[in-house]
Amino acid sequence: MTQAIRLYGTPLSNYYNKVKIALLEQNRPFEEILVRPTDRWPEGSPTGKVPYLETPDGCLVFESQAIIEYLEETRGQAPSLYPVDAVERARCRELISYLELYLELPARRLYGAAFWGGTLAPGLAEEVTADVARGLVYLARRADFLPWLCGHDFTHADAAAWAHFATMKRALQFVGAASLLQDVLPPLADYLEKLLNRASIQRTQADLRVEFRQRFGKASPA
Ligand SMILES: N[C@@H](CCC(=O)N[C@@H](CS)C(=O)NCC(=O)O)C(=O)O
Repeated sequence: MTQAIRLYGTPLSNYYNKVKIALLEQNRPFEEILVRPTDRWPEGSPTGKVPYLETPDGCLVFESQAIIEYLEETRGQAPSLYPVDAVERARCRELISYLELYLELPARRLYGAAFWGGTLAPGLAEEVTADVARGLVYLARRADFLPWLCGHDFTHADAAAWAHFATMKRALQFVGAASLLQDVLPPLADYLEKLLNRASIQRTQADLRVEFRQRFGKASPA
């Protein structure tokens, strides 16, 4: 008998949560294996980062977007989280790139100080908020909030958006820029509220809060 898909990582990781939301939305059975990033190879991933996924045959897939593509290719009767139209599918992937390259990666420079007790280098908050503001403009040019980022149906772009914005919001709060997201992109406030109505996101947020409390002994701010 083949085993269930195994997802390795931690509910504190936004990239892990992007994949977990996709698995939940597709209603795929999966097992979660709690591992923290490690630079011991081959114990973890080639980059030391999470998430990674073990297929039912015991093969490993690394990098969240590669995992998403694997899930799509092996979905069988499960629903696709990409639009039907090829150009829209391309736009969906494009939006994920904007979220990750121009929003999450710049914001990540704050995470050491915001989440792990590091020091905030002088000028870093200003640099990051300027970069994130620019990234929001790129996203605004191509997302349509109808009500989802890429049309009328929930897609992988929305799974990535919740995972990344939830983490970014906490980091921006830490540097006193809590309102940046909705100041630059006003539809974001309602959109993020709407995302919270989905069972996949409610479960992912609840698991994040449980892990946060276990790890840090206090309630998560998001
Ligand atoms: N490009 C990677 C990014 C994954 C990533 O940055 N994971 C973070 C957790 S959210 C991590 O493992 N960080 C530990 C490290 O950088 O050593 C992906 O899409 O999977």
